Amino acid sequence: MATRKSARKPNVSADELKSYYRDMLLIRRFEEKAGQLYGMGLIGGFCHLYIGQEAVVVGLEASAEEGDKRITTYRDHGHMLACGMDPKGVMAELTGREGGYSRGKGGSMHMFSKEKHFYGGHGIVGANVPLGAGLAFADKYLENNRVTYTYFGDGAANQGQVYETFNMAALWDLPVIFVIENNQYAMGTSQKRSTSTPDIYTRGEAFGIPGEAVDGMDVLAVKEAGDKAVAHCRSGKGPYILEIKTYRYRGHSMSDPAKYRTREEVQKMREEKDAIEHVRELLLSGKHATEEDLKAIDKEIKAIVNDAAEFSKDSPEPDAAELWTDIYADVAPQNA
Ligand SMILES: Cc1ncc(C[n+]2csc(CCOP(=O)(O)OP(=O)(O)O)c2C)c(N)n1
Ligand SMILES: [Mg+2]
Repeated sequence: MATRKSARKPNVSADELKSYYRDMLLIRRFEEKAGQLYGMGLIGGFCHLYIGQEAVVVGLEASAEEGDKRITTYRDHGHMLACGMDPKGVMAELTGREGGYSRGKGGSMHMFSKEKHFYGGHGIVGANVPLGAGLAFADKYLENNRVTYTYFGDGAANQGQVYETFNMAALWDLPVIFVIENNQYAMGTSQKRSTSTPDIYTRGEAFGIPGEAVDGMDVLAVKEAGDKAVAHCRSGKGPYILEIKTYRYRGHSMSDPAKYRTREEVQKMREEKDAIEHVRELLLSGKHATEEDLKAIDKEIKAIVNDAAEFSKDSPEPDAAELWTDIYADVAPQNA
């Protein structure tokens, strides 16, 4: 592993740094396990892994307060784990079991937690952006001083509804952070081929929304930017845009021909920019942790992920009667 010299000194405590390491590692190992279960046929349908992007959500969650909300796209497992949802419930939803967050009926892209203020999990590109502004509208109306983190991708950023949302969010000074996770690709289309202006964060200018670009492979930079954005929103100044430059190591979803980028490109990012390795180096070089401390964290994470995988296999499939719950229509089951 090539060493990366951090441009910044950690401005957080050793315990915080360790918790970022732990939380990013949990996401990475969870996603690796999900990939394995998919390969074994235990997970079906769509499944989009977050490997490589861990620092984005962990850095931003570190800037959130109890009661703040989050809403994201289909690449959502990391967001759920980072806001404290139970890995067992997430994994069991992936395997379509009763113990899953949507009782096995939602799968990878459709999970929610009222308790953790996690509003999904959305499969339609761009569609969660107006919903995020809606959540922020409710908070503003209720005057509860909460902020909503609305995550979407570089591809989604080219959708018309994003700009309708920017307009209204700015007009009404809504407390929403628009988080653009720019991983440089929208399925197999690179940003260079799809996007007229590469600095997406500047697109708020037309609406009077401030924004900035952030190194998404540096969890400390993300946390710092998150703190600034949250302070802006909480003080009543309206929305803020964070364009977080990141990279996904795996394919778009579990089926991806991977012809749109070279192996060398992916390898280079992994070797030179990996966010988990970065924090590992900071912990060791700053003598905030020993190799043994980190091994103990690795072991703890491995056990959590293995337990989640076991639970996701042992939990029963939902009863057929579940088909008639959580639906809008009030109809009785039909006898065949
Ligand atoms: C409205 C709509 N159009 C197309 C799709 C198919 N689709 C799914 S993901 C995706 C790419 C989105 O890329 P990006 O916003 O960069 O997010 P990323 O997958 O990189 O996280 C597309 C086109 C969709 N789900 N919804
Ligand atoms: Mg993308």
